[in-house]
Amino acid sequence: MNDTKLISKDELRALFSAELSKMYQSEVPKYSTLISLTQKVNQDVLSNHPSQKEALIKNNEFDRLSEERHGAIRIGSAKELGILRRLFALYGMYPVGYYDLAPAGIPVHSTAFRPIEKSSLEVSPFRLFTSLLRLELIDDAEIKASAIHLLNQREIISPELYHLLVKAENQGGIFKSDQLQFIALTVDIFKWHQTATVTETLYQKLLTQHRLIADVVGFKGPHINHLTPRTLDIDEVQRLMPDYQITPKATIEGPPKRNCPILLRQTSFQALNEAILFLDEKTNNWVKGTHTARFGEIEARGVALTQKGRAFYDELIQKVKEFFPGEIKPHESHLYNEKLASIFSVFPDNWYELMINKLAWFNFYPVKSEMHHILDNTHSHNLLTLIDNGMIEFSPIIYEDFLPVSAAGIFQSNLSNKSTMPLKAISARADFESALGQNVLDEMSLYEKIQLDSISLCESVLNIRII
Ligand code: OOG
Ligand code: NI
Repeated sequence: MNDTKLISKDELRALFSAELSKMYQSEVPKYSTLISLTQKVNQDVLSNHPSQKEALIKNNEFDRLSEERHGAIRIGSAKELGILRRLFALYGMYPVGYYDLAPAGIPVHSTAFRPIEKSSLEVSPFRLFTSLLRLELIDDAEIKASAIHLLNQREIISPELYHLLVKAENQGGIFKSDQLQFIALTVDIFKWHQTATVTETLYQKLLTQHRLIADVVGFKGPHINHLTPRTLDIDEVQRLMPDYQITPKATIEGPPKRNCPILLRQTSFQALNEAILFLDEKTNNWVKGTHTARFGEIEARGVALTQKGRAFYDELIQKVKEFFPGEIKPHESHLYNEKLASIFSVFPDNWYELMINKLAWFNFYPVKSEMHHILDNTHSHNLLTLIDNGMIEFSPIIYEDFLPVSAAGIFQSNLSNKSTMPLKAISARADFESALGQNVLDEMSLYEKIQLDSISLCESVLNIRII
């Protein structure tokens, strides 16, 4: 085939996400089980709650739901981050947000590569949480030098893929004739390597610095460490996990269960202990070892909060952490959930209140009605009055990003107890952005734009000015 038509980035991303999921299902069968469980629970919710199904359809979320997932990778150098940024741009995935994990004792900083347009999110909202190791935080000079040396030598992108990438950048996208090879080569970057690139001795040294350092530096490439399907009832999936021989972490990260879900709730199962091989430096033979990095996670997404809503959320979650500063044990989960619910009871839990208090972002749309002609277009109309008069309806804009406190909880639950190192780190956003080759996008501006665009659409359909 020599098809020189360009494939749309949205279509390409949907295919990439599906192929990655296929690969991870074959690599980690428990992820497959988690998908089946999530689909079963989602089906039950949809058939038992027809109104929820209607709301999803109305909000253009229904079609994307079964294909919705995020993944996470960890990389080792500025060079790797820069090249992945160029690659993901071809999939319509752009870096949104800066997440500093150092305050939680984890030596990485991160961004999320994701689509940003409303229409693209509706096709495939696939996101990759991408963490860059902060080697400057390793204090052992010898280990730091070995890690830098190994990472400098590593090429995570094959020459074939690099060739396609440059070609695509020059021609403004991927030709249909190149799409399968392009996706296959991209998926290849994130596959699991059973053989470590370091000796067991060095692996152990890296491990003593921090588990994540061994996970990034010890292998040929940035294996995907989890993929996360979206569920409509995370409490139910959490409850059913043991029936499927999956042990979940003790608590669900994020806000409590609510009538009007906000932001993001996540839970995961513990990373697997997997067999790997090290090269023995003396005998030059392969020796058996194990590595713990890959896990499973599920999530439930709710409305995106405004700066004001988010500040309120952060204040409340901080209060919860003051009561439960450390890791929560399974027998404490009940107490934790009660405390979480009671602390969050002050956060309004109906859409109208969230909207009028400007705590969350919404899509506004005109109600189909013969009454439109009664609207006088010689003066501006107040949005709330139009809503109260039934001319305009609204629905939540879904949160597409991540939460640093939750991410830290997910990292830690998968890294054993010795998973934090006291970091005197100052936030290094400028370093991150210089490695990335651009500034990260501000998620609040993206949500605000979606909301404002929806109001503009109301104005043109109703032929009025709205203030
Ligand atoms: C990333 C952990 C964070 C999330 O969903 O918050 C994350 C990692 O373990 O590399 O994926
Ligand atoms: Ni995740």
